[in-house]
Amino acid sequence: MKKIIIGHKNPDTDSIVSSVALASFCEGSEAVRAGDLNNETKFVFDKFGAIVPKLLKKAKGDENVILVDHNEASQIADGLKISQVEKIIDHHKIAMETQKPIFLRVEPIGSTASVIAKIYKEAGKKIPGKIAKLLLAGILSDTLNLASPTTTSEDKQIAKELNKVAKLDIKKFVQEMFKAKSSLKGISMREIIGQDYKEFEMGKNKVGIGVWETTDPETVDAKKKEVFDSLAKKKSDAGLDYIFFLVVDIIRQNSSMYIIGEDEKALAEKVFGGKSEDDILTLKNIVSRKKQIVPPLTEALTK
Ligand SMILES: [Mn+2]
Repeated sequence: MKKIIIGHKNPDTDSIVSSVALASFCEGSEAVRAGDLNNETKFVFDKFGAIVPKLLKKAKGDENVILVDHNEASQIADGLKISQVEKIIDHHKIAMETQKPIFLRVEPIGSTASVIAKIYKEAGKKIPGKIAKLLLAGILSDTLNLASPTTTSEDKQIAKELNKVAKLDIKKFVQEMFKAKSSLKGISMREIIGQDYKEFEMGKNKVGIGVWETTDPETVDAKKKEVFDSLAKKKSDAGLDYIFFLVVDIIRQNSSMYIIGEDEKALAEKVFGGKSEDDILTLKNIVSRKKQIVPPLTEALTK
């Protein structure tokens, strides 16, 4: 039977590099992806001349599946069933119920790429140069250059060790990568909310949260009317109880939360404090959906 390794829908750099690196570790497995690459991930694969995993177009339903960088049912590629999952390697909160025992490795660490690097190390297996570069990019992307509150001292140590093999000029590389991350090439304001979009079950509520990490938040702010329109459409199309969109300013380490309705406004102001202005709530020192946005919203909506 075929063994596939796959990251979440609307894949980001961490989820794609983790699938590739783990496939290189696990003989007889193939990395595939659940969606199109974003501009940052394209840049990374171009830069290192790495082969992009194939898009999983039609799952047969009999593959053995390893999930990387996600474990939430709503984030699994279409066509795959939870019963096919034999292993999960991740760094998000556990949100999945399985029908049978599976292998599970989840760590509170900055990236799934960090966990994969640990797997290589524990096995005493040498990391190939290209894989080291990809993993390092995954860590630097997910941790916003080791500055996000999700970053641990272990991530920093792993990044240092990986760079002994990867030999990147980190400062220069991060600059280029963040430029690619912020690039709106080929992305309309209608599509921007879906670039890094995830749905969550919070109590009885279905909540959609999109994130756009950028060095240039003004470019989005200038077109906020279109962003609000597309949020309203997404909310009704997906049958959501709440929808939020965060523009994360990577340089200043703040976020602007876009708020479309009275329900969202009341919830966001209660949970994060402050008053929204022109339907945008400024969140100081908040940059991480998984660590700073999802937990307090879940708590408020589960009570
Ligand atoms: Mn990740």
